[in-house]
Amino acid sequence: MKRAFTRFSRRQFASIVGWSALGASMLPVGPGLAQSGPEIGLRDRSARSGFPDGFVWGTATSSYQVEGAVDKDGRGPSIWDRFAHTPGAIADQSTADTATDHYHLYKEDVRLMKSLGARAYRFSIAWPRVFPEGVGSPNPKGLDFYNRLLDELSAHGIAPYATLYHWDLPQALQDRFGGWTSRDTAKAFADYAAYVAERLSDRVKHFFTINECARLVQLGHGTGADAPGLKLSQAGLNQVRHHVALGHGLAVQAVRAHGRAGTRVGPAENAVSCIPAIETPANVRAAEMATRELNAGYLTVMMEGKYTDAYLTQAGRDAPDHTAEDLRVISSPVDFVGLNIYTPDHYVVAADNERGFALAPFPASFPRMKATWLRPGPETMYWVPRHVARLWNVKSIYITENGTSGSDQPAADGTVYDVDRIMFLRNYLTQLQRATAEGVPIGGYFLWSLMDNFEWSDGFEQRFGLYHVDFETKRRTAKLSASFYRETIARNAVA
Ligand code: PNW
Repeated sequence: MKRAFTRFSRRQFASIVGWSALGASMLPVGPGLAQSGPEIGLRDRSARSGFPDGFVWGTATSSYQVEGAVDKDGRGPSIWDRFAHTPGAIADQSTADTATDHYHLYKEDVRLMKSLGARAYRFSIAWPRVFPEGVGSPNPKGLDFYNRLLDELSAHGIAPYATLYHWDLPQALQDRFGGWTSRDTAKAFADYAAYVAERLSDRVKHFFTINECARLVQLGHGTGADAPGLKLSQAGLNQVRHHVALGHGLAVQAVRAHGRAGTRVGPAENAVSCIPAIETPANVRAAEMATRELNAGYLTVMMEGKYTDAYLTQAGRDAPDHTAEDLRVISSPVDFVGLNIYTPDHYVVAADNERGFALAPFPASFPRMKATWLRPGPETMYWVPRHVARLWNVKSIYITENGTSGSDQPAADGTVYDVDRIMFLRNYLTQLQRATAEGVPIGGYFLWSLMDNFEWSDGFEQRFGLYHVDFETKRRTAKLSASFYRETIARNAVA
């Protein structure tokens, strides 16, 4: 064990706690502050805060949020290009036409990853680069960008983890089939997944199917806050949810059929997170039941191959049309479950009702990060993977996203002292460490995000990066949190 014990002299200790001006005689010397110095602090910290050997540390981005170059080398338009160019859709009227220009600056970005000591990178492939029309003729120049990126990652010893769909649907499929309102889109997704797996699985060993089904369903087709900006009826929304789940299952099968032996595939879900309000066995059980019910149209159907009774009863006549074969496809066995973990959605208590649980309302005083939806709840990082592992006997989990936005203003010396992000990460990683120490099978963690990027309908107003991006010049500058993450990776322990 690395011995990181630091013994403070009395004067150092006094100056650290701000007492030096009081004079030594006024120091409250008691049993805890013996002359020899208390053995507090760092001695056993690495033992308590360490992660398993081989734990995968990485960062994450997605294609539309970073690439830019939306009309380069034959890329077709996506529903997000159309949406971002719709007046009023994006908070700051921005688009991701150039974003961070990662398409051209990817070599620099791989160097940034390398400088963190990260050994993995989660990125997404833009479907409309590969198939500009969604189906039909592939565009080899589009795929070539990912070939260049993969070669650069490989040259720097960084393992690629590729997401097949992070919301940038080819606009042609929206126009032709109505996008995810049609099962034809799920089938087109499988064909695209097969094509990519065939060509990239020599280097990509881990594929994620769809990023956060819930957000693309609810915000894209329910509230209309995300592309394609639809506001469907409950029945329509339930049908979209079914098609998205079907697309996931078909893509799992396509990657299996067309990837090299050993290619691994699974979802990247932002599960509705259910936290026991107080850690008692009854509340823990209630939080597990809530996790299963509140993710019925997503992880639960993927893992169990059926919609729960409560889901179908609640949907009533609005339940999605589906076949037994659909359910079999949706629940095709996966190799791992990816989890994007941000915020506690519900604090749960056991209840003597039909469901067996009750959801506590959030008090107005609950804290929030800069993004108002992001209530900090570090224990989410412990409970969600634990629930998923226990409910469905999942043997391999990746944390596919975690992070926060911040105001991130450079100080007079030019440094972004994002101590709010560091506070957030330290607390979440401490809970992640608890999970791994207790045997929850988590193999890696991808911090969202490598760099500031286009935050969907919030435009460039929410910065999630470890690297600050000047969106005018595209210049990247490390924030203080980049040093925190580098230190954590180097120690394989929470810094
Ligand atoms: C994720 N919530 O979105 C997405 O996968 C990323 O593309 C995005 O940039 C990142 O998280 C930060 O927002 C989420 O309301 C959006 O709980 C909203 C929620 C969670 C994730």
